[in-house]
Amino acid sequence: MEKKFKRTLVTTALPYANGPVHIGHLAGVYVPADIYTRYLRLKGEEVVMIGGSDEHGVPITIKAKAEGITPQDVVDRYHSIIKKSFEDFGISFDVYSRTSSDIHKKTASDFFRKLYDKGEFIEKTSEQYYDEQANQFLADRYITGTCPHCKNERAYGDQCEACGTSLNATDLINPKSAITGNTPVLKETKHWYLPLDKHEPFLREWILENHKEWKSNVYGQCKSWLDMGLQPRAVSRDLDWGVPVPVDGAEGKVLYVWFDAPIGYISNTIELFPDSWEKWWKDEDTKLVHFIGKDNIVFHCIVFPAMLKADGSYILPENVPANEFLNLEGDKISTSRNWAVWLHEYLEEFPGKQDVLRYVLTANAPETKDNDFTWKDFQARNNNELVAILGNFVNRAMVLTHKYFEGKVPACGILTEYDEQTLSDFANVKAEVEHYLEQYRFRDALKEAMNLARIGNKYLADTEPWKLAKTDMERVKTIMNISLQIVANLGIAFEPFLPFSAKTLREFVGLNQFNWEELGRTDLLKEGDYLSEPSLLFEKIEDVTVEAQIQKLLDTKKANELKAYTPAAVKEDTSFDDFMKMDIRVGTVLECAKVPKADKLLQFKIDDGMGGRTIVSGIAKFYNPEDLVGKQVCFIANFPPRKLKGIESQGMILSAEDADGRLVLITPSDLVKSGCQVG
Ligand code: B3M
Ligand code: ZN
Repeated sequence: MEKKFKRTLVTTALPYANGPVHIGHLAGVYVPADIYTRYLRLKGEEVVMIGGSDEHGVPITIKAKAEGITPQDVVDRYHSIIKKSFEDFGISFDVYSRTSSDIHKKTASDFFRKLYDKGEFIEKTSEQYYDEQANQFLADRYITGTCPHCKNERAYGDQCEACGTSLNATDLINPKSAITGNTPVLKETKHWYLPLDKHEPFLREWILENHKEWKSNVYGQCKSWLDMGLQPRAVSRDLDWGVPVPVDGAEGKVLYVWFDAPIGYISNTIELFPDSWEKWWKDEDTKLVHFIGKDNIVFHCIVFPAMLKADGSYILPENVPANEFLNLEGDKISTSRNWAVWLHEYLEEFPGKQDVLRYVLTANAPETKDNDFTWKDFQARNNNELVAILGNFVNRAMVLTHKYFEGKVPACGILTEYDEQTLSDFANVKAEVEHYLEQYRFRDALKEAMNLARIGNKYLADTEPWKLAKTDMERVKTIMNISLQIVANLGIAFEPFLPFSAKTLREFVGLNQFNWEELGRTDLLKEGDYLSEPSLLFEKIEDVTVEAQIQKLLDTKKANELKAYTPAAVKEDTSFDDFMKMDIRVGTVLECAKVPKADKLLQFKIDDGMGGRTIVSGIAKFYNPEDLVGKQVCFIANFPPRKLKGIESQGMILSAEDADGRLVLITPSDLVKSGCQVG
């Protein structure tokens, strides 16, 4: 028997405030959570959606150090960018706060202290790397060295990114501190551990027996963690950024970011409801649902529940509908490689098109497996679905009503069998959408909502009111009445998914009062109700627009390759005298042509200021000969002539070889006289 709850507490993973948010965040967590919350609100249920930025942890301190600013500066910057992106996309948080807030520091500190006082932690001393010059313990990410597996010299203390192996800092060969470059020493340090092993029997039963209904990707990951056996986990770190460990003798130690971050959900609820927050967290009638990405499953299904259980006064999550990952054009989204579609950039380039992205990300959500976002798919879904089905139907219904009935809803006459059939198909959609939403299957729910528009589109295409207008105006009235009722219904059905367009739709037909239960009704609009002037809900996205986006990604890829490029080793020493023996000059290209039967060679006629010369060069793959005429190039003037494909070449033209093997001509940055020397 499914339990009936009185209220729902929706939490969304707190994004790290060390970068802006991208489409992967939206698709994995925030759009599904927003759809779910909007749906419950529309049903009149008691629901809140909690969000906020995760502002602690080592990556933020590393970024601050790299930029020469404080961690607080870093999180201030990104917290506001992230918060604004969410607002712009209509993610309807009831509160969006941050873990550097005072309320959070107190809540997290008190939470730790209660567990500490109850004896829920174990204390352990271990040896960790310490930088004696910087006077601090080094987080794993602050130690680099040689990977024992693949010998990559730039492996981190927690992972080698070259071979993907996860490491312990003590595995590294020749470890170095990333702060000073010195070799760190091992030093004893004390930390507090949450004995997950002690909670394992409870967790096994709670998840594996009582929550078999969880999504299979979530359940499966939990099962494999539990089957491997749980170990005590350190909940403190030696770091100067975070919530101080509230225990005597813990100077220089803070709570581990994954200990304080989920408590952020509680802190932010306290910020929202200072007096009544406890009913949201401590009443069995509250349904707690965590929306997260798959990399956060263990923390939300195992670690945080163990913390809540150890406290003893909290409820546990009822469900954790974690999504898999969204890739971008076939590659993993990556902040450091700038391989992402950033939300703030999208809005600059596609102003007003929030719903298009919400639609595409939901229709293609990585619910059960990783999925790929491609700009071609984005364009196709916009043009073939939003424009051709939803927008087209609404527009026809509006335009025809303006044409025949001066923009007023006509009366509904006698229904034909076909009308009855359409209305009953249409009424069934509500139950389908609900069924899927309640199972966190947002793709399927959206598909069903789209079916409403399909039904409308088909109805207009089949009944052809524009033909009947000449002979049977009574019939046209009924058809348009039914069509407009469908439009009004779309304004309700799409509210959770496409809130901006749903609002426009309701404004079209003047539907001010509405709730979910009315979905499927055919008397939402009354005879004589006025419609607004029709305008387009969605517009076609042209090829050039998506091609520009694809080009932008190709440029990123190119920039990344160049960044990853390691230049060839410097050649052995030479002398100034040897250099001076070279006669390098600037010449101007007078003529340039392909050498027949040689796909690499171009033949140049160069003005060298001394009567001209011919040079053959192997750059034909990279340049059109016509484009080079008039250009200035550098060449070596004192090489003995040699024959190439029967042509005497009197020198050598200089070029640079790029990371990808492309040859690029060296030209002076300003025009100079032909024949002048380089040196
Ligand atoms: N900040 C990791 C992430 O953004 C982490 C989530 C915290 S949820 C309490 O993926
Ligand atoms: Zn390695």
